[in-house]
Amino acid sequence: TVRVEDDRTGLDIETLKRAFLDNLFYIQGKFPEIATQNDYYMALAYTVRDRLFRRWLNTAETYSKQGARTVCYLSAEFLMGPHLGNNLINLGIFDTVKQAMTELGLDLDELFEKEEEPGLGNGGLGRLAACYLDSLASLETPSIGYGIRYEFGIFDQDIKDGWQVEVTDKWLRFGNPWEVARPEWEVEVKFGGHTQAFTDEHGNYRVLWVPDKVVRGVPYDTPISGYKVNSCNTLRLWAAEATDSFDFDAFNAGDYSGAVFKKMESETISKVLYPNDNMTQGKILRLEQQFFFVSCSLQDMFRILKRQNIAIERFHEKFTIQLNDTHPTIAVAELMRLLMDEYGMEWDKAWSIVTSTFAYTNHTLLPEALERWPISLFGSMLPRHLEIIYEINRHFLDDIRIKFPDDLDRLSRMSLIDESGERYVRMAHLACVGSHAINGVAALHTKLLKQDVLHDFAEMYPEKFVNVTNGVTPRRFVALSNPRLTRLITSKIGGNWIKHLDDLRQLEKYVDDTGFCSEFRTIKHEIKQDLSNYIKGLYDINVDPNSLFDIQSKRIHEYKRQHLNALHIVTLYNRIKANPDIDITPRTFLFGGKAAPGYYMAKLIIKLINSIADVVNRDPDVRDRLKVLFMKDYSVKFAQRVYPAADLSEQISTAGKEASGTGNMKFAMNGALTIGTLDGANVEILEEVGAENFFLFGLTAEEVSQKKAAGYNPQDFYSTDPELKLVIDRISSGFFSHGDTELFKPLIDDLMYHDQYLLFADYRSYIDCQDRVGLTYRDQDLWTRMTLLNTARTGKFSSDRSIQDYIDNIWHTKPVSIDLKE
Ligand code: 26W
Repeated sequence: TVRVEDDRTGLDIETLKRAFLDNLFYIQGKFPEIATQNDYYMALAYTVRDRLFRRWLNTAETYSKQGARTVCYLSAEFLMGPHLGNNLINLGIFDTVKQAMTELGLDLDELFEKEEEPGLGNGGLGRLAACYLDSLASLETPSIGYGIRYEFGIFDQDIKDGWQVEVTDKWLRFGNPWEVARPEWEVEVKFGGHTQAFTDEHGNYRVLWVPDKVVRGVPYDTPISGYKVNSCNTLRLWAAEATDSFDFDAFNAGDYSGAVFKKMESETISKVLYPNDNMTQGKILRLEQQFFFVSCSLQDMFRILKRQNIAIERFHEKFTIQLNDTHPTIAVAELMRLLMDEYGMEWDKAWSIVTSTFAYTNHTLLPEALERWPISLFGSMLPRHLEIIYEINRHFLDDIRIKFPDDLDRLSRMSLIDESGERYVRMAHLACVGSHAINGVAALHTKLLKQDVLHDFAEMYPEKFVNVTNGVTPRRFVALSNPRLTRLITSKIGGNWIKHLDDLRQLEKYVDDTGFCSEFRTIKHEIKQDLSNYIKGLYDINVDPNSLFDIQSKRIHEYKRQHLNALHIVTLYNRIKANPDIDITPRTFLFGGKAAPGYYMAKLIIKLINSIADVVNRDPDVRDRLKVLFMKDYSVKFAQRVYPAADLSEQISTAGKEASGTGNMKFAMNGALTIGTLDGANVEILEEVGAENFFLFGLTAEEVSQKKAAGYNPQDFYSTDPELKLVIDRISSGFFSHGDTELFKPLIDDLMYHDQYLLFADYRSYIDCQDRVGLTYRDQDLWTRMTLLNTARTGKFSSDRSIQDYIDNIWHTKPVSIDLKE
């Protein structure tokens, strides 16, 4: 039976308006006359959510009936960004809803502004997970995203006196219309205590884990719509709550406040996202978070198996689990424990299921990001898991001995336990041993993984290694964020490209079409004008949309070299000071990104950029030819304004350090040119767009290692490049710090005496390349041609392609199409 569309499902303007007013009345409890913008936003969010429910429930039911093979994407972070606009795009009702709102006297863009985005991630890794959920649903792939429902996501960033100040992110303050709590599917997670061996009724050796703490995990589900398909998957995030039994003991003992305190303590597990990107801290709470969401998710999978009547022995046929970096890697031991201790399976069988189930994605080569847990900490929190890891290690070391006899060094290098000093569990090693596939996130990154960080593992298990180059969703990052460009492209080649991004190649035939190129350029100018207006409103700074918009937005990190960009700004400034009439291309330098709160150098880089901005922006000699702005509180919402407005995308990491980068792809798709090193996915972007449409500079990864091996001395560059010397001396002299010569000393000294990330070695090449950028920009026809070719040739970087790679090479799932019948 096909139902007639009703007020909860209808997609025509009149129905949408009626449904919206109905939700305003019955959910927000407001008449239009007294409703706030937030009430309107909420009413619209519920109206859109209503339209997802039929899709969502039918999807779940279809998967369940078919027992479909399912991807479980385990990630400590999901940086989803605002849901409303994305769902409008995916449902194909953006224009209708905009019209409906207009007819009610409302502005859809203002309502978008009201959405508090769930900032449940730090940067690249979390945003990648979000793009992958979009593509999984769009490719009709059964999948569940599992993670943590942090009560506080990534902090809000304020800037005071040029310094970063962190403010707590109370994202749930006004309620979250996109989630549905499912308390009926809660699970219990054990911590601490000890283990007891015993013999069961069949005479088998078994182990009982007696915990000293039990915490409840409550799932909150968010629908994940696919683009123009009926599939609607689930993001399931776990919130920690105290168990009743847990309170009960203390309560009986008359210790009411003690009971309440313990309750609060349990709930801290999902309180806050750790704001470190690429840096481990070894905090107990962090390991608790990891185990908490992993155990909840695996127990949830067992519940699903049971409901679908699938035998435990077929776990790996029903589920394929992707580990998003090592953060969820404790899952390898937890699945072993569940299979053996809870379901009585013997070791070999359990191990074969485990290794058939897991696959591991590595996202970084930085040594300080590799997770290791001190044995003592690990053993007291997860005593049973430590036993299991020792046993996995025993089998593993035996395998190494067979393959590489008499190689003691290799054994200690590869062991799951680091015994070089204090003993640690090495999570990346556990992930490699427990998975059947290991992937890097760009071709160069995978190559370097095999060569360096995981070299021993690549020798041991060459068949496990694969590359899957990252991608980004063109729905959010082109169709939603850049409606003007979307309309122009669609008017020429139709709308299929939003699903099949390779179709953008058809734009190549317009490179010599002056009409099209001028439209392409006009659009960029209009978007830059919009951003200028927005910036004027926020910062009261005038930014000229005719200037070259040179943008670097990403987490602040020394390896990403925001300070190299700063050195370029000072170089241009010095040239102006030396010759005020010099002919230079006017530029606007925009920065965005957060620094980890405990990362002093990163925070000092923010201060440096703001200090340079203060001087450059007000110096009359500059005559507005240079503008520098650090845009505070960079977020997905803000990123969506930034990518479309960029002329130049700064991707200037030290070669070999940036695993992939994904912002680089978003900029290029929106017609920005890249200035970049041969690092991460830059290599592949250059390959796709052509070297003539890319500004390449700097040492290669190989040259970087060679330079370091040969004993790199940054002062060689300081003393031989007068322009570099002038820049450094100017900063050291206190010129940008009201005469204070101490302020930037730590940064300058680090560059002069260490310069781990080779800024000085790359300086000249960068500056010369920037000079070419400036000159090229003056030839607007050439520039437009280059940008058009960037957009046309970035089809490879759709996350649809990435997900298809995972499906073909790792997951081996089949699409399941959903129909909308009741
Ligand atoms: C445990 C501390 C910690 C926290 C986060 C260590 C490592 C991380 C992430 C893996 C850091 C991260 O986000 N890496 C980025 O992942 C992106 C998606 O693959 C890549 O595009 C970026 O190059 C990489 O820096």
